[in-house]
Amino acid sequence: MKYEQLLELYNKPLFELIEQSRAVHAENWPENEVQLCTLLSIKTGGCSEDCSYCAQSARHSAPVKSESLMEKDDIMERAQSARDNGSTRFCMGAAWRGVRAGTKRFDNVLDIVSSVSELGMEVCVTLGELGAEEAAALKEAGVTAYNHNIDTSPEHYPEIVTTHTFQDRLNTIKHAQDAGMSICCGGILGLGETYEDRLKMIEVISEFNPQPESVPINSLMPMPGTPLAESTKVDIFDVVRMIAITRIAVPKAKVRLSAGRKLISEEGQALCFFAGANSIFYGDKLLTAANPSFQNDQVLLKKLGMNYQAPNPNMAAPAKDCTKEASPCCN
Ligand code: SAM
Ligand code: DTB
Ligand code: SF4
Repeated sequence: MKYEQLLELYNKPLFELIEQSRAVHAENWPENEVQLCTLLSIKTGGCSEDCSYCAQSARHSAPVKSESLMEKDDIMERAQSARDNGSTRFCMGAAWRGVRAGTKRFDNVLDIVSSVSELGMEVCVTLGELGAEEAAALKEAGVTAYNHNIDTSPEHYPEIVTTHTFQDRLNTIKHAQDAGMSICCGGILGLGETYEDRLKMIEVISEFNPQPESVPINSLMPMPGTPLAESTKVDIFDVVRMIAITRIAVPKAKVRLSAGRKLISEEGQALCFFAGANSIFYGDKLLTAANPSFQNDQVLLKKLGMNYQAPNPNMAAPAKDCTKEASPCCN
């Protein structure tokens, strides 16, 4: 969806916007379900990159210890308990700039993915930059979806990250798509961006061909020791508005209400679900930041009468729309 159309949506009164997003949601997701996803940081801290929101960058002074890749047995235990707790997607994150084929650590990751993929959940990984070879190997090992966020608009990106470029992110997304993985691509609200930046971010995401299978909308968790530690909280109505716009712009995607739920009231979260969010990270820790507890989420979803989505580990990646040109920025 182009910027002008997104701007038109943005300028609507909130309830009118939500009426429209509800209609799109009901047409594409009639089941009143929410997907539960569990995140695990399999390699924490010590990252070479300077993403100014991130507690895992070695360039900031966040109190996060740098650890090596977790042992496979420990990861399997966490994956099994995520499945036992009702999660249908297991998402493993690593604080790396990227991975390279032929390295020991990449071989270890492939081995981990292939074992986790036998548990019957969707397997998502977020490992940073990928080339074509790495993407093909991950797909072959059993990855369902690759998470790689663009985080903000192309214009605002250099204010937030200087050690890699927006184009680097697009190249990785293209490699993952070409390898046949689904794409999970979203961003963060609260990085000092304008509403124009937010709409430009959604423009890029919605113009991917194929569109992403999931779009995480994170609200900044201000992490001590990072350059954005003192940022002000994102207004809940801005979050709701962006969820509604994302639902309309990427109708078939799971719109994941991601980081920041710990800072949002139950009423605020309910409004996000009403506006079109249908997936959450479930469990009291994200990668390093806090998240609501299992118990609180179970109570909230019960109060809202929402059902849990079934796993779909063999889901095919969204098909390319051949009537539409690929996004110019990803060719
Ligand atoms: N290193 C890989 C990368 O950058 O793609 C994977 C891990 S990285 C932590 C995954 C995503 O988490 C980031 O792209 C960003 O969108 C999100 N994230 C990281 N720190 C955050 C924070 N403090 N608040 C909200 N979202 C955050
Ligand atoms: C995404 O968009 N959000 C998740 C997941 N993809 C990997 C990560 C949120 C991280 C929040 C900050 C932290 O836990 O350190
Ligand atoms: Fe590293 Fe990813 Fe954090 Fe950036 S967001 S510092 S690449 S772990």
